[in-house]
Amino acid sequence: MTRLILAAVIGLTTALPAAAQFKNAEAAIKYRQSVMQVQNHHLGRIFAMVNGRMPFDAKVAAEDAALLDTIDKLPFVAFIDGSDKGETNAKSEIWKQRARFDAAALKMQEDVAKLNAAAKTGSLDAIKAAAGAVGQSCKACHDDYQAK
Ligand code: ASC
Repeated sequence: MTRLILAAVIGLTTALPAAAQFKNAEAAIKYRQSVMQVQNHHLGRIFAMVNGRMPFDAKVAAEDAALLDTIDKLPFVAFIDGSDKGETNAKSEIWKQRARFDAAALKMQEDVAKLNAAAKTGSLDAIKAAAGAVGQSCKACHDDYQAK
């Protein structure tokens, strides 16, 4: 009997939608802002190396790119319904143009995957080109969907 209940509870929790992992809209907003901050840190370091503001270290760049290639999936589960209201710069267009927003997210993730591949080669020139593309895809989405 206990086992049956346990199985039912596990079944229920795994079937819950992604939104259920957030207590409320405020928690979802905080979560995505935290991920954005971490992404900014790691991409910022790659940009600093590419722009000569920091000495190039291929190992550090590869670690940053690999991290970005994982965490860039995280923010998007946190744009839950109702989280366009509150302490957020996310524009309501995100929820009105969800397919377009998702396509922009996918484009960024593809560009980050290319940056990760470039960083694995250790070539600063390859990293420079790939990081430029990532910067463009970040900016394009922020221009459309992030309030200034
Ligand atoms: C970052 C960051 C962005 C993008 C953008 C690229 O590190 O926080 O919003 O890169 O500046 O153009």
